[in-house]
Amino acid sequence: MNYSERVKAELKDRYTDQPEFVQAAGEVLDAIQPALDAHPEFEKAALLERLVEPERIVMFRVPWVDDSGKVQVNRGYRIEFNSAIGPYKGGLRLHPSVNLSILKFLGFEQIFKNSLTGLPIGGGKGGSDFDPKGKSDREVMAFCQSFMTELCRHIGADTDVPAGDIGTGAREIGFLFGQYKRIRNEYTGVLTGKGLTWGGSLARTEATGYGLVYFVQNLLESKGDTLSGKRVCISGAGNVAIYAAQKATELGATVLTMSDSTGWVMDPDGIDVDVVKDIKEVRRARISEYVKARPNATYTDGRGVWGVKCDIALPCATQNELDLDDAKALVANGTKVVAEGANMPTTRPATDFLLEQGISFCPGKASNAGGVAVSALEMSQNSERLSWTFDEVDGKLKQIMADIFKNASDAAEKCGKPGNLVVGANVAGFLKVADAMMAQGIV
Ligand code: NDP
Ligand code: 2IT
Repeated sequence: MNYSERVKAELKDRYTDQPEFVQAAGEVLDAIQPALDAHPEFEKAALLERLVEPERIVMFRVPWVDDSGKVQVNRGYRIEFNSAIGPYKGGLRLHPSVNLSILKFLGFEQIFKNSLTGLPIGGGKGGSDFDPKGKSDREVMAFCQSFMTELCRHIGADTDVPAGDIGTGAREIGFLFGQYKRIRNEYTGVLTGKGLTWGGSLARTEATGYGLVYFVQNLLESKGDTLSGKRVCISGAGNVAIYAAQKATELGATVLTMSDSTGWVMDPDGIDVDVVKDIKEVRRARISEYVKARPNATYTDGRGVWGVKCDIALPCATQNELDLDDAKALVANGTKVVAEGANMPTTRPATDFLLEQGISFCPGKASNAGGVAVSALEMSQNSERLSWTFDEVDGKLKQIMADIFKNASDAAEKCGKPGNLVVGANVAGFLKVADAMMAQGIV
């Protein structure tokens, strides 16, 4: 058994109750063996054994009062996974499925993603099993204030900087920031994704979806191709999905599908992003409403997006939403590119199948890194107490995505796996963190 296989087996034994974490860590460990072969000193320093254990996990209760006067209790978490190259950085997920396994998988992924951005940010993630869906604004505020009352002891602009993720958008970041400022009496960049009048960065809202499409653009350009005229299937209808659809459409592609947890829509004329924005960002309603505004479109309950014929598939909803059967359907329909907007949306058997079939597969830690990259640019702007223009931030985002594509492609080539962006992204992200950890001693 080589080094990565041994650490993977130990993790599998130790964390039998954390399948998503074991899956995410297993994928990284499998991919980085070429880098480990080149650096025998890593094993002597137990680098991987340290890398797979979070530096710190904070778990706490979150009591709040609902609109009927009943006391509710949720579980809150912050995983401070790795600070070798910068303060912990990563989103807060608010979804009933949240547990330690899911947040550890997300925190672990974040280490390598943040490293790939080239910016000085470590890896972290947090959240709660609170479900914002169907709650009043007052209930969401009560939850956020209670959550931040504990979280504020553990975070800070130079320590740990949370942001949005599933269920955490501009409204939630506002309530969280207000409570942090009230308790700590300091106005700092402790959260990113803030509103534009109170320290937010232009283009942060758009950054993950735009960055995903810029990444695909770089990939297509490397093959002498463009997005113009391409058919694109997108899953999800949240922050990442909406701005991926907007940018893909702007660059001449036709976006055929979007979805939420209840169903999916197919619009043969191309998704009208303004209609989706009104449903999701303004009315917080279901995607089924889409067909009322677009009579040529169809709505179907349940899953089904990956059965629609397309050139490019962009899974932008949640983990493990694209399985082996979906991957087979995509390949049978002639799909050439699968680029992850969500974190680990593709199951491991589906990923392996797509790579075997020669599909250009873009792992989320590379292709969805635009969001956290612009978060780091928000931190820079907060530190210098200045705001950059939209074009300045968007220009930097474009360059960062181009650099990530190039670094991942070059690393894949160096490992003897040209075109394999899973190997390339993991190796490139890992080596920078490993170098910093080696320099900083046994900590
Ligand atoms: P949002 O909450 O804005 O949107 C999430 C979308 O995915 C919604 O359409 C939601 O449907 C759907 N969804 C969520 N959970 C499930 C589920 N269990 N089953 C089916 N559908 C589901 O989140 P984001 O767009 O911000 O995040 C989407 C993905 O992108 C996540 O994996 C996140 O970690 C990742 N990501 C986000 C970044 C960001 O900057 N926001 C950056 C990088 C990655 P419904 O409303 O019905 O629940
Ligand atoms: O998964 C992610 O990269 C995010 N949810 C964004 C994190 C951030 O700090 O902006």
